[in-house]
Amino acid sequence: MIPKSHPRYKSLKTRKLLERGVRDGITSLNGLIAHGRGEAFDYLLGEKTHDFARKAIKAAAAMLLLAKRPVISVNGNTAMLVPKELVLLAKLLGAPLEVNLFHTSYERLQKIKKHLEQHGGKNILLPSKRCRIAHLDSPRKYVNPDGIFKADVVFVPLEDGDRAEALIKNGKNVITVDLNPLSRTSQKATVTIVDNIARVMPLLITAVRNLKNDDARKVHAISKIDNKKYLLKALKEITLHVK
Ligand code: PTJ
Repeated sequence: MIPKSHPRYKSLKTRKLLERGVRDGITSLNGLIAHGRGEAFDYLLGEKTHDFARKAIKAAAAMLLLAKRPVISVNGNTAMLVPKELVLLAKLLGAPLEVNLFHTSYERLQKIKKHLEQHGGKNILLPSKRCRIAHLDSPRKYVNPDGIFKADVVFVPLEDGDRAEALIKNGKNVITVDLNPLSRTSQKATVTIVDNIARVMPLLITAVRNLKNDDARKVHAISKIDNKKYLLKALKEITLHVK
């Protein structure tokens, strides 16, 4: 039991959540390593949402709303960290949730699907061995024919670089959430939100709600997308913490 007075209460609770994810067969062991890397960057960013992330969130909301076939990709970390929020975002956008794993297995795919359903998710898509995207050799090349395969915009938080690049080469716009502004995913994505997924999801949901019925603001937000600028600002923020 972690005492609420502990200065790192939130962070320790999150670690416990992912520990449970591993025990329940949802998060991969590699997911813990990925989380540790994320935590280090979050620490350097002062564990708060910066202006560059808010701008990227607005752009991401507009892009998802203007997409013809948006899809939300879920892995073993995001399934544990933000299941309710992913389900709500999917509902607001009328977009499917598709489980797509790096360290994949039939059991993990099924467990994550069930976990999302327990949080209200409906018609969760899984990859099919008969459908693949080009330019990728890892198991993540397998996708659902009615989901990522046909998508024009894919939301892929906490992604590995290879797939982000492959999705772009397959003609899709890619929105990611990654605390590391130097990761290949961050560099390759169309829009990178450099912030913690736990802070991003509620803000993204609010942005989608705010922009939903305002076409002019959606188009304006898209016209302002400058991913390189978001990343440079994030890097600058990190170096500001070095005294
Ligand atoms: O469940 P699977 O098998 O699909 O595997 C998922 C992971 C995340 C393990 C897999 O995609 C992977 O290995 O990813 P990477 O290449 O380690 O990249 C994950 C990125 O997410 C890193 O750049 C981390 O800094 C970042 N990250 C980790 N935790 C968070 C985060 N970004 C935002 N919020 C976080 N909480």
